[in-house]
Amino acid sequence: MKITDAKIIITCPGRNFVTLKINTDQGIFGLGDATLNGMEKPVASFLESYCIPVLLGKDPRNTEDIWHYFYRGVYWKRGSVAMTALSAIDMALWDIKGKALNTPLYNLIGGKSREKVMVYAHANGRNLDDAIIQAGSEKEKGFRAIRIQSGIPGISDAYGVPKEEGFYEPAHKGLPKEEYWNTAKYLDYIPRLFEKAREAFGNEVHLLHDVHHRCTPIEAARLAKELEPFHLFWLEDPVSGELQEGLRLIRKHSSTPLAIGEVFNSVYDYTTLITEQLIDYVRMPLSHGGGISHVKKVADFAAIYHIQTGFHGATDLSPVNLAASIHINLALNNFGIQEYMPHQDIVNEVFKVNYRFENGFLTIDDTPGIGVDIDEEKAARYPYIMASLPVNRKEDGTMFYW
Ligand code: KDG
Ligand code: MG
Repeated sequence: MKITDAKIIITCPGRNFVTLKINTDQGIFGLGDATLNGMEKPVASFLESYCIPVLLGKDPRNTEDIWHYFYRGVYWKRGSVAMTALSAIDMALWDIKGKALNTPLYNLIGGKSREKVMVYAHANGRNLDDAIIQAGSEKEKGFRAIRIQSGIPGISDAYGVPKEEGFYEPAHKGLPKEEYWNTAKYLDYIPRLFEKAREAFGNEVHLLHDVHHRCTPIEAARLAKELEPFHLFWLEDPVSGELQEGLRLIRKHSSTPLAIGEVFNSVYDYTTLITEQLIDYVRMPLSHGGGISHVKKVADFAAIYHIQTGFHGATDLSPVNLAASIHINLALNNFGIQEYMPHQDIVNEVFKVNYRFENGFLTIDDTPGIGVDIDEEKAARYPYIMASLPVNRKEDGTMFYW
């Protein structure tokens, strides 16, 4: 079997998605998600100008060798743009492998360890009371786990919390918007939010919260400690993960479970975190973390240290990534939870999906490969619109972390 050609499909049904389509001499094609929010064009350009010409003529079944070609083989390795491109290649090759062998992806990576995948919803409130209302409405939809975020009095833009009702979309049209942040106000507010949430919902639902890397290790330790009585399922990205050792400080002070990794792109971002058991959940997604070949290895490595998975699954990752994530979640023994924000209906006009939400869980059918298709004619009706994630400053203007 040989790769004969490949192309990039960029579409914007409400938001931008980049899809890699790899064709073979046997009429089988594979799809991979190459979307990197706000940096869609650099990934597409890297795929077009370097990766696709290199792929032509290769046997698509050699997923392991092709992965290492683009990781070990290249001189300039890693980074979000290159790893998103490699993720899309790997995903598309596994899609081809499944189709060629006439079996769904989960059968190629261990078969089913479960029939359905527990997911968590998003509740974003303008303030504490609104956040509780939003969480209640997610609970009504059947979700058993809910991530709660809230606007903070005195902070004009709380990242990811829309000012109006509507879809979660942290990217804004055009160049990056500058947002301002005050950690002291945030740290005072959040424990009250979760106190209220437990009053409202008892222990019936799992509660999660995302710090979006906004704390120093000692601030995060205080937050994790103050949240202990409310038994969170996890506290996500409490600090920037660049300094893995920073997590030791949080761990020393609190038993609140920790999840990290949505901006990671290699196992080498995780080695200290995993081997020292400094976290409880790995979040690096298939579409940014090297695809199925690499994320499966990270998950297996984590399993040895009693660490589970909770893969990133915001709406800026395409339905191809979500479907592939469901496959790996079905297969892994150490699956924990999957993030799930439903895509807008218009997205599901372009992508034909094979998964279904019911009662707090996602299931997927047994279509060979990943099982998602793209309608290229419909995709072409929604041309790319530039959008960027915001940058973050402290109130005095100092540039601050993601
Ligand atoms: O593009 C950025 C989003 O994917 C991110 O804001 C979502 O933090 C996020 C999450 O946990 O889903
Ligand atoms: Mg996050």
